[in-house]
Amino acid sequence: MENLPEGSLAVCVAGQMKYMSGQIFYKFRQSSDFWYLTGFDEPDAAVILEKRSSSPRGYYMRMFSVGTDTAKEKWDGARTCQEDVVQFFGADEAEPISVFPAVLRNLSAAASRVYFDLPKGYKRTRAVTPKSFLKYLSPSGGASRKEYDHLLDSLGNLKPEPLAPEVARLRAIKSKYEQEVMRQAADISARAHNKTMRFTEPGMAEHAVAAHFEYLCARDGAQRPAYVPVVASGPNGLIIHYTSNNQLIADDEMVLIDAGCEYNGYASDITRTFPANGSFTPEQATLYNAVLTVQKQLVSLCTESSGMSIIQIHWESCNLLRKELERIGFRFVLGAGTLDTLYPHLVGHPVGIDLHESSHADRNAPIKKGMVITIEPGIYVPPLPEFPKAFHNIGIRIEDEVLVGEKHPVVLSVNAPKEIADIEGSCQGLLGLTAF
Ligand SMILES: [Mn+2]
Repeated sequence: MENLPEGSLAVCVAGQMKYMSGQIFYKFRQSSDFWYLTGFDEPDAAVILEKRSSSPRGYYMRMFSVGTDTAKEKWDGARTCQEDVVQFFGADEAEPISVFPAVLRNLSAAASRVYFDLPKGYKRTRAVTPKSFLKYLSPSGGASRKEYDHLLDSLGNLKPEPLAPEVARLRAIKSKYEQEVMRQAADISARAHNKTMRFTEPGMAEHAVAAHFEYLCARDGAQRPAYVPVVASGPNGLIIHYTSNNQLIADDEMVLIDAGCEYNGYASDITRTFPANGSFTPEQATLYNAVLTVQKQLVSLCTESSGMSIIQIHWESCNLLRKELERIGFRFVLGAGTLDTLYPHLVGHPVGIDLHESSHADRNAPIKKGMVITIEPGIYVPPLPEFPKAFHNIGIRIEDEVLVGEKHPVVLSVNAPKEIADIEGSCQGLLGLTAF
């Protein structure tokens, strides 16, 4: 609110229930910006922040929610009463969601600006359309356009300005409390990676391995996976977003697992690649070490004092990978194998409440202390004659979450093994590691 002009309103609405089919709903997940601004985990809620320098905090915070309703609670469970919204969520005032449009109308009449995000691709429509049908055509997949039309009507002559870029600037730098939660999320996922290495055996189905990972995270308190896990054995590892997870794992293959949980509103994002039978072949070890060497060098660049942007770190990842690959027998002569074929994605992205907190982030801006970014170089060798045959059909990615420091990076996913000896140790159950 300090950054917004006097007389500004910031308006943010909660996420909505989403439906799988008919009345069968998905588990509710709060919308990311609303979660960041309020920490309130119920649907059908809204917040209005009013810049008012006469208020003790410099702004006035009104929250709107369903509140308690004995009949409704019998079906949906307890809801936070308005007094508790004030006591626990820091609102100056809490009111029922039913008065939200009227309050917004009153405040808008006196406001100079309003910051509010409409669903992507939203256009005001006054046509009377069947609500249920429109719902499925709406790009947001949830709110019908009519509801947002009502909201826009409440703003009177004020044209909403986007709130998301303002919030994104704040979300980019993680507070000490956020860093703690992100470390907890990463710890749960790292532990699950470690134990899943022990669990995996040749002959198992990829989906069984995925289920085991998700089970471990859920058991440790994670509310949901942060994304659909990738459990890719052998050549499937060459497919970046392989999520079918429906093949059997063969004895001599590598298994690439890109998976992470969401814990208390924060995502984690870790990739590990390990041998299905617990021991690297010499070829697998050679390629793995090439990627690992680069990955560790890149992690060391994740400091504010390096002055580097994500894009610059990416170019560095290309240089380092090319050098490492040439050392182990790849040739990058003009027109033959290009690095783009072997490494088709970016080195990393910011992570936080959203898995990819990149939509408003400038990837060309220098990274700053308190940011959390992933470092995830990978090499995926298709069976083409220009690449050494020994490495054909091997896909390796090593991904850590790194908290950018002033002079030192902190690897949040440090508990997921990545050295060859540690991975083999986990796979083989050394030091008493169990699969459960
Ligand atoms: Mn990632």
